[in-house]
Amino acid sequence: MTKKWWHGKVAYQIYPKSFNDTTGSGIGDLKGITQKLDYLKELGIDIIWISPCYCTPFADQGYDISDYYNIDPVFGNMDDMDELLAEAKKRDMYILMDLVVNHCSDEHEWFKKAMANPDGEYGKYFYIEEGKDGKEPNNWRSYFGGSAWEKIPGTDKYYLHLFHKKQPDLNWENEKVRKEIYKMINWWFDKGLAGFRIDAIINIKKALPIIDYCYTPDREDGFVQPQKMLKDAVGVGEFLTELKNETFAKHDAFTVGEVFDEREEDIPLFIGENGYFSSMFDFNETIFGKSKNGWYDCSPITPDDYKRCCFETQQRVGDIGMISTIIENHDEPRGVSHYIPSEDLSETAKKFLGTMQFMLRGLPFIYQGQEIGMENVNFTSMDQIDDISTRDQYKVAINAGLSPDEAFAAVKKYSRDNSRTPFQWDTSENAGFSTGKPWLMVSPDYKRINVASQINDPDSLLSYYKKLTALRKNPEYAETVVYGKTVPYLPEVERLMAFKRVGDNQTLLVLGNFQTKPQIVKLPSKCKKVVLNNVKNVEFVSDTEIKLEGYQALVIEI
Ligand code: TEU
Repeated sequence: MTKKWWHGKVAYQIYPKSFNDTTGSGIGDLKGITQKLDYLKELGIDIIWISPCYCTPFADQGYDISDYYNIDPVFGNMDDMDELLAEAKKRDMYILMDLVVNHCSDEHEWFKKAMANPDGEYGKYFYIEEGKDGKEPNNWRSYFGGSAWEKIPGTDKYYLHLFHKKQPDLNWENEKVRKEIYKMINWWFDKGLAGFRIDAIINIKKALPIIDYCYTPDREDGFVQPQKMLKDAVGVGEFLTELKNETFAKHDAFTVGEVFDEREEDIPLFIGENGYFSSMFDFNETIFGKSKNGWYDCSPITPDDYKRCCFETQQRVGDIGMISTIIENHDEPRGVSHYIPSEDLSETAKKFLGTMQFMLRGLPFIYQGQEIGMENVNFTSMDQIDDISTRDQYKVAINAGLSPDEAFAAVKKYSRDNSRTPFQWDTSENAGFSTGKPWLMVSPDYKRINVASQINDPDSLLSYYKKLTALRKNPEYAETVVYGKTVPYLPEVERLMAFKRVGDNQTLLVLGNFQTKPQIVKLPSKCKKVVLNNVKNVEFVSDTEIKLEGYQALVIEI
């Protein structure tokens, strides 16, 4: 693998609305991020991805952009952004913005002009089609429920929105649209951005011409989920190659794609030596057990499933490129609640999960709050939920025959709001996030889980995450931790997650006991040195046998 500037870095995702509010508005802001740069630097963060902070009516929390060239006033202004970029630079930190270009907001001027004259120039910026027999042009469903088509008032035409109706899809087939997007991206690079996280990018290529979908409808609404359509859309690679050549490649940028359902043979196209992106997220674990019917029908991921999913990705990606690892993000429940059985959840188990993520090959992304072990939220009613996707899933569950209580219990577990509640800084009111009324409830467990109570405690999860980031930068081990091959060790042993990282002149063995019961593990050879341990002791049974405590995670040199 050719070495790249970002390979050995650690990244952090900020959901700006919920990170740190300096104005008392109840919504986090850019100044709030700048204020916490030292905290992030201390944690060992190099790259910061900020979820969208452009102008937006917030139909989908900023993933609906009405002006790509400005900061939404709730987050501050462009001076705040420039200040953040400058302050990050001073600390050798890199800023990524979120690139949301499959769609824009229906309040973007392009769309307003398109609605004023659907047959005019701006109509061609979107997908606008005649209705069929007084109905939608075809049977595609939107990701957030209902038809993917919305009628344009006063006409028999419809526009396409694969996500919310306030997120009309941009027509990438139109060269003018593509040129506008590239211009905007380069404008941001000139401001000093290091790169982008690229939203929902696979959706930019539609299966054309737009015809009814031959698959059998998968819900009673008679529609077909958009993922099916995407499988038949050929040619996304041409758009992505052009996108890269016109923008990212000119700036030696770091880009990480939100890519779902890629075929194994396409991995080199995405993240190989000349891939469309620098990296892409490993979603293999996050999508495991998720039913196509809806969240009410998901099956929990067991420790052995988790291990298998991680190893599958490591194997599939191999030396092709560098994947990005996550345990959670703003669309997912909290990793510790998702992957650790609830009865086992402890500080040690949380450290265990962090160790696995950080020791697998890949660029680790910490999602805000992961480093202090924020858990899923004990929501008590649908009124506490803001997210549109959760609201849709609630309806789906009710339509499937669940009682309101059952439906709520089901969506509560997977709700995107689990990870979107305000960051827990301390034990003061609103967890120190804001002096005003937070836009989304603060999790009631903030007195137990917060930065202030962990920052000076050498045994805290936060301090442990500092060790994890430091290990990647420790000259003695960095080469192996970043580039070493991943070789599963005793993969058939249940509740043991173990693998080797094999470097040129060094082998590290990662051992994790994925249960509360102790377990004795045979080593392939003698332990030379204990590099990392999430509990106090290491109990050697013999020269080549270790007794692991419940959820003990060890990195040893062999
Ligand atoms: O997500 C794309 C995507 O596929 C998700 O909608 C996913 O299917 C869903 O969150 C599962 O609940 C991106 C963003 O990460 C997400 O926050 C946005 O809502 C979406 O794009 C639209 O921009």
